[in-house]
Amino acid sequence: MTTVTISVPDIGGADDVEVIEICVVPGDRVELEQPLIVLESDKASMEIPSPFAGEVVAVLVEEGVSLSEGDAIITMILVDAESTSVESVSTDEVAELPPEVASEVISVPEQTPELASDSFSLVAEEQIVAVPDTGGADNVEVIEVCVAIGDEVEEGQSLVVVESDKASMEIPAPFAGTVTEVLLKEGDQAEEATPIIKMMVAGAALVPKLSAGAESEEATPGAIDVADKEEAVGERPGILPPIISPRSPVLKTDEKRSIYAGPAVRKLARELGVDLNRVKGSGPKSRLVKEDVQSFVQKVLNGASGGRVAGSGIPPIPDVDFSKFGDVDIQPLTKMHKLTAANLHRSWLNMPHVTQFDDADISDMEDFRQSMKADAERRGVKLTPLPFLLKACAAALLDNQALNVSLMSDGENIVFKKYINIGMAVATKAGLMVPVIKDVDKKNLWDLATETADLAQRAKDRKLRPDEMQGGCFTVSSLGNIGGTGFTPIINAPEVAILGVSKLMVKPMWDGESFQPRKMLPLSLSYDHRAINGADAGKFFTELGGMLADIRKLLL
Ligand code: CAO
Repeated sequence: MTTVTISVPDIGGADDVEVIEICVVPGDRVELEQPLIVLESDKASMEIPSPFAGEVVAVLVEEGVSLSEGDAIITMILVDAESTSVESVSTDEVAELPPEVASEVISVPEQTPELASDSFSLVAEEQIVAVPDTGGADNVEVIEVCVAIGDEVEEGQSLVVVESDKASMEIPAPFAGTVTEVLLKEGDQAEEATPIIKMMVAGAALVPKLSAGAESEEATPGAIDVADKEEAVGERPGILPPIISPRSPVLKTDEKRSIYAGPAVRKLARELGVDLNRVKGSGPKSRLVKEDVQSFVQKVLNGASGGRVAGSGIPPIPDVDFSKFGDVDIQPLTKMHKLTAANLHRSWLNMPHVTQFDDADISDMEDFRQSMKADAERRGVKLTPLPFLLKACAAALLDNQALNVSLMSDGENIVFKKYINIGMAVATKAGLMVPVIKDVDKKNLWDLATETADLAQRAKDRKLRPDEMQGGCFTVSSLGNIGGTGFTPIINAPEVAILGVSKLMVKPMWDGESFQPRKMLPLSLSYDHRAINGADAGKFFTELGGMLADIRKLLL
């Protein structure tokens, strides 16, 4: 009889991960790979599968406790390899194990490679590759499936291309293997941890060799003897299923949980007090998605009121049959268009916007910019007014910390940022995108010209990564190349201010003695009046105009 204590395996470095479900009770007979408990970090929920077949003697944890790698979970008796019978012992018996039996108790993650090589084999195993962290995007749409059943894929090869409200991104294979099933198709909605494909991965799982007599290869076809694969074990210390990384969640096959939901859905359910057992899943394989939880809540509320939920109380704009008045063509909104609309609306409803206007005299700046055109050509960059604007905004933000803030949603705190990252609105065919230029204050005009051109082009080609659209402190929205004398830009929450730039105009300006033709750049600054008071905004705006009027000040 061998009694083992199963501990939490390597869970991608996550500490204090909460137990949200216990899947077994003492006396349960469990199969190899059968889920024992479910843990949930802030990034993913993960099942801890049994590395052995056997009988559960004691469950050493309870729901709600936090665990880290190496913490004991379950005590179990291994199935006798010869007879496949199980000898039962009580929890008390385990506690009172005599020394000679106690020496048989092993903590799985603490095995050395040597012990593993004697006792375990690496086997090929089918695994599900799931959507990784998508940079906070809740729902992404599959716009391309790059693999088919039977394909041999390399680690890093694209599996699918998904599109969020901000970008399209390729999801690479986290390891090499053979595709056995494709679980998503074009047009499907996905979120973090949604399964993409199943693939057979060589050497993915470590299983115990059943007995000296029984060859592991016979017991588990495709097994690779660990003794011959010390390197593989060395590369993946503590190798035990599940293989989950926060950036590439991998779910095991043979899902046996009654609740099939990702961490974001579970979190939402907890926040709303919804029992997920009562919610029907509409995702692939009845997976629960956020919309299921939301519509469950809506139905409950409707049940109480007997009608449509009024929501925010804003009266909806009624639908009109436009075809009564002439020919029409109804087109579906793109996903990006819908999400951009929702974000802008949310920002506009939540933030009391104030917009202030001014013209900056950029005559000297323009003279300088024109004088640098040949130099710019030699460097292969285009020097537009935008890099100057970014540089001036960075300098004004450094001087006016009151604008480099975000309000926390608790309404209690304000975050002062010690870095200057500035987003720039880019109009693309798919919709508005805002790539972020990091550390603008530390970059020179040539760097900024190169980076803005690159980001704008990749935004238009839909090649931006999610991290390239995050972390902004402030946004510049330039319609200067398009036209208009001024506009009221909507703040890109959770930022608190945005600069609108309109088309440069030559205007007659009074110099005290006569009117002079000056190149005037119309600027508009929208700010969140909850976070910024008018005096601070005015000071920032005046300084900004002053720097653009005399760019030598940017050197100070
Ligand atoms: N006034 C007059 N001309 C201007 C100008 C201004 N304010 N700003 C730029 N220009 C000129 C440039 O100098 C360039 O001319 P030259 O080649 O003669 O120098 C020309 O307009 C084209 O510039 P550009 O658009 O290629 O480059 P940019 O750096 O000015 O702007 C980008 C880049 C990405 C911001 C811009 O292409 C863009 O997408 N703007 C739209 C942003 C938007 O949609 N905002 C609204 C958001 S809210 O709905």
